[in-house]
Amino acid sequence: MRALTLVGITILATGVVSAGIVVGCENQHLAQQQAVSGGGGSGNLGASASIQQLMKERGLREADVTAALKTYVPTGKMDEYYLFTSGGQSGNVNVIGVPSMRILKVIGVFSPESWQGWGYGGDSNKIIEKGAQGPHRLYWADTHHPNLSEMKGDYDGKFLFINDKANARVAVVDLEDFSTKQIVANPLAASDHGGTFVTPNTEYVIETSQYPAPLGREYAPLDQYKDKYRGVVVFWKFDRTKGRIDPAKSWAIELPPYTQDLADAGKLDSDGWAYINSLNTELATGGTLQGKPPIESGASQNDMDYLHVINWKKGEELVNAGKTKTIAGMRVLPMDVAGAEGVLTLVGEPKSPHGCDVTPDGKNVVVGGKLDTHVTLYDTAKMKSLIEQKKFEGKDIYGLPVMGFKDAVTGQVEIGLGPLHTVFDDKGNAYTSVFIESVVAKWSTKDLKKPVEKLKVHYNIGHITAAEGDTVSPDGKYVVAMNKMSMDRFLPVGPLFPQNFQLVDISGDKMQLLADLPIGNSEPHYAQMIKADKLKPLKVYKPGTNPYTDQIDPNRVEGGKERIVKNGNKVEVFMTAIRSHYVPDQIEVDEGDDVTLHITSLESAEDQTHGFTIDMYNVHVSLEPGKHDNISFKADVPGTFPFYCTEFCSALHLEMAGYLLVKPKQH
Ligand code: CUK
Ligand code: CUA
Repeated sequence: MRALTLVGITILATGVVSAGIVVGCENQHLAQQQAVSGGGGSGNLGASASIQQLMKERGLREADVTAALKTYVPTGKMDEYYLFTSGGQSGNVNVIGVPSMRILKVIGVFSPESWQGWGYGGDSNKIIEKGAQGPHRLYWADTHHPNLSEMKGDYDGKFLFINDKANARVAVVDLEDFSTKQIVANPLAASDHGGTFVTPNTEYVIETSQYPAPLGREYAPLDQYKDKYRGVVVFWKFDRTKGRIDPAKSWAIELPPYTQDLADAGKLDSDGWAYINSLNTELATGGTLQGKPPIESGASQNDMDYLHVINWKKGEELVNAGKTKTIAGMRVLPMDVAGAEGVLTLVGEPKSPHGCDVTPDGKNVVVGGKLDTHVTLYDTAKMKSLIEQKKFEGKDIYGLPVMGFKDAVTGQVEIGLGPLHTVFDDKGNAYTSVFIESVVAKWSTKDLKKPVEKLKVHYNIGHITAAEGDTVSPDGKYVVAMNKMSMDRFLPVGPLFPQNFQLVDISGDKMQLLADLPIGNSEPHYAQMIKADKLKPLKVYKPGTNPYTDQIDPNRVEGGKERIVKNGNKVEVFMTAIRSHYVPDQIEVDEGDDVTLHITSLESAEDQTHGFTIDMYNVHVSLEPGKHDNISFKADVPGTFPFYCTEFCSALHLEMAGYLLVKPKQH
């Protein structure tokens, strides 16, 4: 009987998973019925016969069936991990459950996200507006590297940080309510890339510039590139109790104008250090219209670029001792001071490096090479002692000390064509994404031999992420290949293809590809995967909470205290929302009035969300239970404007509405 039950489960799960992927959910019931009748009816023979039949009908191999079983999470059961991925050009963050690869949420970060009312007239606008660069309000971002907060080098499930490469900004997301709390604009850099990366106790969130420019974006002609253009690394001080970055306590180190790329913070033995790779040590600036080589070829002349090795603890001491100059309001440790004091030291790295990943034990930094077939491992302890003993091979053109390549490395591993990023498991294995070859290469950090296995992925893998992979204690189990291209993988949707995430089981001796998830809203770069039970998200807000300030809002409205207060041309409406009405539901103002609606949701039950929008005024907020929001607008168009609840909250949801009347001025 037991065997029979097992077989029954197998059929059931296979049917359901395959139905979910291709056929759609009506067939799920059919598959279940078949499974039940197969298992219960004609016994073992009948059951396996119907599996075989199903596999044959759907063209499934045995590996497909086990993959389906490994990823299927029945309704009501939870995933084991959260995957937080950058939303690339969408400017937001995607949250995905692993192993089911179900999309759980899109978190509005830099870009307005209308479902959450993020950036549509409520207090969330104030957070987005803080991310302005110069006079320009920014409504999009190119997000690359999400990083979870850590304690003692382990994800603690409290916060998520993410950078905007296009506009050099960093955002803080609170994982209590999965909502963005802060955006800080880098005043020095004109773009960023090596970030966000946290130090092991989240003392700092690191953000490194990408394309060099004069610090503070001053004008300087390109023929002054060598003298005036610079890179920079910012150490954003994170205040854990406030849950915010403190810009006043943040500082930066001036870097040479080598195009700094990726970065990582040291851990355990290498705590206190940070590593940044770079490209274009040739200082190429292009000039294609004048017949000069484009940056891509100009930047690929030298055999070596420079890994930047940074002693940030020492840097912090020098900053506190006032060795800085202030640029665009931020304390900056000058490059020559940093070089002379052992805060900034260089070491060669092979051609067009990409990827910069510290091993879980903190003993090595792994750097890939887009135009090299190796990954190089740098020994963090050796580099530390070379710097302490000032044993250098020479200097770069800016006088910065350069360590000998051979003195600094542990070794190299011949990986294949275009190794990029590397992640780790719990058994001393590393998994490197190999872009040109479209494979995940598994190799051992213990013997540094050739990869023991290569798994085909589809296609052109960029980043790769592993379960708890950037911590001091990775889990193994899963990696996700984040592939740039997906031609022939999914139903066609026109010339703009989705990206393709592929979940890989790494728990056995051989890697097994489990599932594909097309990402149809962005090109994610990096992602991090955290054990689900580390997060303790809120279910409802404390009554009157404004999530954008994390305070009980001073304008919170209690039931029975609703009112409209008119003062000259200022109108304040103190409003409540509860199933299924607003109080008040009739608001009359005069044309030209400045109107503020203070709305509190009086709901306290889970998942009882209301929304609020007014015709034509481009206003939309989401009102989760207990939440308070403040909406301000000028009633500049006279007329009659219904407002209503945008979330199907109850049987009388359609009746949850009211009117804004804007009385025309007497002319
Ligand atoms: S980068 Cu996109 S694949 Cu921004 Cu981390 Cu390498
Ligand atoms: Cu409230 Cu619909």
